Amino acid sequence: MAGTITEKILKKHIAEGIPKAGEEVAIIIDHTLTQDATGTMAYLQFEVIGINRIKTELSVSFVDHNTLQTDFKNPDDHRYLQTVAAKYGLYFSRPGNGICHQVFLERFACPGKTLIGSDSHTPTAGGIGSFAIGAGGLDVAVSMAGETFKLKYPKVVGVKLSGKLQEWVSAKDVILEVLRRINVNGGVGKVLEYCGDGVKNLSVPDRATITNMGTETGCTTSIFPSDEITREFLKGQGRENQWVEIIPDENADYDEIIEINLNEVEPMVALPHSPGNVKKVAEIAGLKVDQVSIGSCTNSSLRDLIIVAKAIKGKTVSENLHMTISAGSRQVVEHLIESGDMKHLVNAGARMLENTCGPCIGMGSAPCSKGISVRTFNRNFEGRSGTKDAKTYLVSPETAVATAITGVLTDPRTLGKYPEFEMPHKFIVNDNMIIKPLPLEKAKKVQVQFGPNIAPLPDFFPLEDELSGEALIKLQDNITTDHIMPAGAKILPLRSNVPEISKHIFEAVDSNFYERAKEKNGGFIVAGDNYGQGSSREHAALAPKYLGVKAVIVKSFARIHLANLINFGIVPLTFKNPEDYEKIDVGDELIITIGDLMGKIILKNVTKNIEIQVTHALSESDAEILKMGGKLSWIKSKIKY
Ligand code: MIC
Ligand code: SF4
Repeated sequence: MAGTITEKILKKHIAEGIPKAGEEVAIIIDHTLTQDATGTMAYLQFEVIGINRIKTELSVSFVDHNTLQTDFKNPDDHRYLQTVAAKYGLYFSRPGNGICHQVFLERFACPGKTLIGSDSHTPTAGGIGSFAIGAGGLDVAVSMAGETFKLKYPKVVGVKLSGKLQEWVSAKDVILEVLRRINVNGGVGKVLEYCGDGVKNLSVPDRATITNMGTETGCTTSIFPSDEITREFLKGQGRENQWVEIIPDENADYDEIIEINLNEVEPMVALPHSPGNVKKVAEIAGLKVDQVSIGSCTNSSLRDLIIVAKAIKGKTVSENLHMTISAGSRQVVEHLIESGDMKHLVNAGARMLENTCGPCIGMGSAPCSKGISVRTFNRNFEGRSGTKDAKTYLVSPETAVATAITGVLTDPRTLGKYPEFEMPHKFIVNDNMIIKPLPLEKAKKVQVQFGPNIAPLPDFFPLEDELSGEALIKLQDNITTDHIMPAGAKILPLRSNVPEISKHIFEAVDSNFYERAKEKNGGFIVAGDNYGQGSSREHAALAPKYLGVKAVIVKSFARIHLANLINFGIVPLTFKNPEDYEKIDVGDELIITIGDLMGKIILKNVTKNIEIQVTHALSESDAEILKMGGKLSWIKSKIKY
């Protein structure tokens, strides 16, 4: 059978299981990454596992999310992360060095390696040919302890690219086109593998924009071949020795094919409040805009900011709006300074922010009330910007800069002559903000430093055979983890404090949930399709667990959230007949007999006196983990110290 890239990489990493779509396989993890908002929890869990050094080839801890330091909490967490990295043998990318995915791509990612990261956009490294998967922090902790990572062997979709992008059209428009076609759940259970002649016309950062935002399709990951273009990129980063060629066999056997002719792609935009709500910019051009934000792990590479700088050179940001720019890394900033492009951005009146996630996660720069924000980011969920009634539109850097100049949503092709620019062949490499792992003897002496906001992990107990309680909440389709556990400047600093962060659960959709869950001593969550899409934050499972939620009953789950529920001992059930969703109302008393989870599961709606058929897709090891009360108890019972 002719091999895809996915097959080739997984074949070398499978430790257990059969490589057949839908079957569970355990893969060896070479690299891991964490960021600060999920990292604190991941390392608290790693410390509970109790080994004295990471067992992966390479693990990197980044600080890029919680950088607004309005009090002691975030800086205390940064100090905790730095001391943990020193103690356990990790690289530490200091605050100010850049966004985890951009820096990882520049300085660490290698073709052919497996990577898991406690951030849903970890597939950014797929742009260089790494098999990179987003996961919950506990899964990353377990991988650092040397355990394999389990996943359902994916179907492989060949996204066949032909032709070349037109001027003013870029990689973001390609991924928006993919989202227009397959929407926010079209990638579930699949890898989007890019192939075809058009691939050679995309640079590594272009490819990384596409694999980054592939996450929004719900896919397991996205990946590009590792070819001569990859080699050139690695050479430019002084890492040519890490290049290996990974290309699909001719006539590789894809489960599905999506064909995209790059010549025909137009500037695209995702409308509020879903990255899958895509139209052509030309269809809604003229919309009055209050804010333009350029950056995020999707569009903050040197190429993206050079095009913005060249397009805005000599002009001023429209009076209608304000414009923020966050570069992806210090390397990008150093180049912008050296080439003089930084001057054009500053001259034009752009507000230059830190090289962090910033506005993407509501860490400052929220739009005004009912504001229209045009962003080069990857998510436009309701309230995510920090302003509940703001509306976010997702676009390419070209469309964003055109909009910043005119003050209304603008098709960049109307700007006229496309700026000329050349990318450097050698990047400015300066790793002085990356602290290297300490040798074991020195590491042993490091004292991990905790701030007062870091709370110990709650205890998790084995599951009983029968679960009972009330349906506490009933939700629609496509509920995101931002709905379940909001982010933003006020709540993010509580990521290392489960009791405190739990007070904010479902805040945006049901302001009484916390009190109700407390009063009822836990219960059940009921929802529609694609429950838990978006961020990998395990707090969206940890907080419900802490409040006594025993099971979540939905029409279907998003991948990472499903894994997080299992990891924290919440039973993830699906309706056998989706229409039975109508048979449970908030306040109904439910009894669910789960037994050992491998037999028939009976859900009794006591209030309505009916039985509802529910099922799950749990493997035997998932069931074992759940019955033990979660993955932490399971790993502790398994590891040989
Ligand atoms: C996001 O983009 O939503 C985040 C913030 O990067 C999350 C991680 C988190 O919630 O900390 C993600 O994408 O996984
Ligand atoms: Fe940061 Fe936004 Fe990327 Fe998440 S999507 S890692 S918040 S830049």
